[in-house]
Amino acid sequence: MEERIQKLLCERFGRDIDHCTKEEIFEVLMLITKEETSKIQRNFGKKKLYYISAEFLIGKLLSNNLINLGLYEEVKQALAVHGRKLEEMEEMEMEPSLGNGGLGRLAACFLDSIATLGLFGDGIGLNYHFGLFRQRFRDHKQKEVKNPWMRAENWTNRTPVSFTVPFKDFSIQSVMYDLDVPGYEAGCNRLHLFDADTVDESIVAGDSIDFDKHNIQKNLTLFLYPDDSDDAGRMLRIYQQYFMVSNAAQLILKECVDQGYDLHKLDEHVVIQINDTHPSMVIPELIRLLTDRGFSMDEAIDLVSRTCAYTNHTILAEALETWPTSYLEQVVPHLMPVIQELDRRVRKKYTDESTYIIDDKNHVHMAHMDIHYGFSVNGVAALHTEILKNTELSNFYKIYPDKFNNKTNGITFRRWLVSCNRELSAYIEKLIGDGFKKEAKELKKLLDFKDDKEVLKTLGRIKKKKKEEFRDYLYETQGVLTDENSIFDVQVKRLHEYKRQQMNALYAIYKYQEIKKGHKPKTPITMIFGAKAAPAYTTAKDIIHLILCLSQLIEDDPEVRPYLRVLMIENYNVTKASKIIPAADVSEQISLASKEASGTSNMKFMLNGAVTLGTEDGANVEIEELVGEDNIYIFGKKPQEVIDLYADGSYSAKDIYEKDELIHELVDFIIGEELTKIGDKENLCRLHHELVSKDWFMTLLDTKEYICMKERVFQEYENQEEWNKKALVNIAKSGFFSSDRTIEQYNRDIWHL
Ligand code: GL7
Repeated sequence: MEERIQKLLCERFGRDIDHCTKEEIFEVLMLITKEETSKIQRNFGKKKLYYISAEFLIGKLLSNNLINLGLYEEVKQALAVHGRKLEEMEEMEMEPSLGNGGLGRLAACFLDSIATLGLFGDGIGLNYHFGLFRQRFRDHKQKEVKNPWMRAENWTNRTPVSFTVPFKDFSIQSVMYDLDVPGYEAGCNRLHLFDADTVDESIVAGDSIDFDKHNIQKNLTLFLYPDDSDDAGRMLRIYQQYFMVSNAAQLILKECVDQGYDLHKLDEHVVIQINDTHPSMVIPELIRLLTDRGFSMDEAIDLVSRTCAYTNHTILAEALETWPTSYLEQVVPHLMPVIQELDRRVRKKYTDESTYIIDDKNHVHMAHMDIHYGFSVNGVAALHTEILKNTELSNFYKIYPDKFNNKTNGITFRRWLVSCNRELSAYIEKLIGDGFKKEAKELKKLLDFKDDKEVLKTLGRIKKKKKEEFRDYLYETQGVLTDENSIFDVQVKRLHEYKRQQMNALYAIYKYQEIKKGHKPKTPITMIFGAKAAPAYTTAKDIIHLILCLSQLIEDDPEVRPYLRVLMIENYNVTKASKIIPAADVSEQISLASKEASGTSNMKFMLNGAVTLGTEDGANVEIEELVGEDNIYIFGKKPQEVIDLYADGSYSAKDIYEKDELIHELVDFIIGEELTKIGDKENLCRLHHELVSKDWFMTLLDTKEYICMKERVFQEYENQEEWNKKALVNIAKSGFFSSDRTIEQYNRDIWHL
């Protein structure tokens, strides 16, 4: 390996390893990894899965691909001979910016597991040049800047595959870029990312995320989720979605024809997983393409319905996409006759208007199309699927009880343990062997060491080491110094009111005031946040402002600072997740019960020995079933209570605010002198008003119980042996959340590859 690295460095840069920069070495390692991947046997079969998704949050690839190829140690040693560290080269890699949150990261974990299980399946998405914005903090506020992550030398390869994608007034020629996805000690699949040569990065002004929304040829694949607060922005999203699925549909038919398959048996050779509603137009597009090839409408609809399966990732109404027919007419008029035909057939068969595809306001409901014309509908955690069946999609469940099924999310342990926490992984291997990397349930064997004091101590030492590493990382990247001897209490996820970062901020206010009164915690507490807010989501941005102001207030206060810190990680992404999750003691999963479909960071924290403080929501419910109530902290109103509160409209934040002295005080602190002299009064008042008069996600409902439970968590942390035992049980029981298990279930129940 050493020779090979040297040879390539000399060829490309004319220097040997001792004289090359980290960037140069990284580039050569990437090339070697790509070459090794290209040698692996491709997965193959007579039926193929196409996983279509607007997001693939794949994260950095070097170390993960080396691990999957079994080359990590070899490369590490080859570099070590020259006193160079693989970790330093990893830092040179740019994180691809192709996703937003859990939904995109899930798609990436799935690709890893599909390849690892030897299943024949590729991903299809878009090659966003600037992806999701990069977050900067200025004046205690979020500022969005563009995120140019692509380099001349990339993980992706340009292919000769190209399709013509027709829009109303013009068409765009696509280019397909491919990224190899090697499984763990197994075969290989691909992620196909479509792009267009006409796209022009120079139309984005400077560092900003502003560009001409009307120039589709030039802007089509610049950004993931471009601002949709105006018509042009919404239209651009339709252009993007159609571009993605038209390419997908054309690729699928081409691959079938190339294989010599009979398209009349499409469903025997192809299964399409529609990841949320962004790819839903693949249904009418495939029907259109088949009828163009002479298929009758009846047969085309029947075939496509037996080929497509839909995953629902949220019950938030705002996220269940609907598009006005007038928009679709302007972008893809050729799809409208098909969509109208699909709607006509639904109307003919069913009387329940709430299930129609086109409603009386002429909006097309993408999820309705998926449910009527797909053969499977799945939720992403047990509770979520039950809510879909009984509440959110109950009218559909009545019609199609057999289509509904649950597939509880999972994560790949190769990235979220083996790669991001090599120390813990190595120690587990020492205790129970390395079988857990392929058979995650083997982690259960750790329970044998539950009462082994040495083992518990070692777990504590590893956690401490990861905290030190995070301390150094945060200092290098943000100039903030943390105390590794404090409790790391972590909430990292997209910023949204339903996730209730604002409730966590109210706790910070509570604790600040307690310390001011002289009630100091035994062990200092470091509250760590990481979150991006959608650029047009005002309340979310105001919450970030509150957190950053609190952070400043405490930093400036020598009385409080030794006992409490509030830190916010700038530009939270996969790379930063892989540093903070192994260092966490407490995992904050405090969404309003019934609103978080699953959550997946909860699984990553558990796997790394953090203990969950959470509500009865999403996959928290399944975590609790596995670890038992002694090893998790659950608080707050139950899902059904919350659903009932929404149904009868009886929740009133104002009532709580007016009647409860403590809550009143905490909420008013937001507009008090301490914070308004640091922050922006307008933003803080707006947030205060939002909390007191609306509080749509019922923050104040659970705040007191949350504070009590969190106090208990910190108290129990003091008994380190007991705490480490909880950590051990969490790790041991996390095997269920391997995405290998999830994918096995998708394949067994839906894909049948
Ligand atoms: C999400 C859910 O909010 C999250 O709970 C879930 O874990 C994830 C993957 O299934 O999907 N839905 C969604 O729209 N985003 C999510 O992360 C962005």
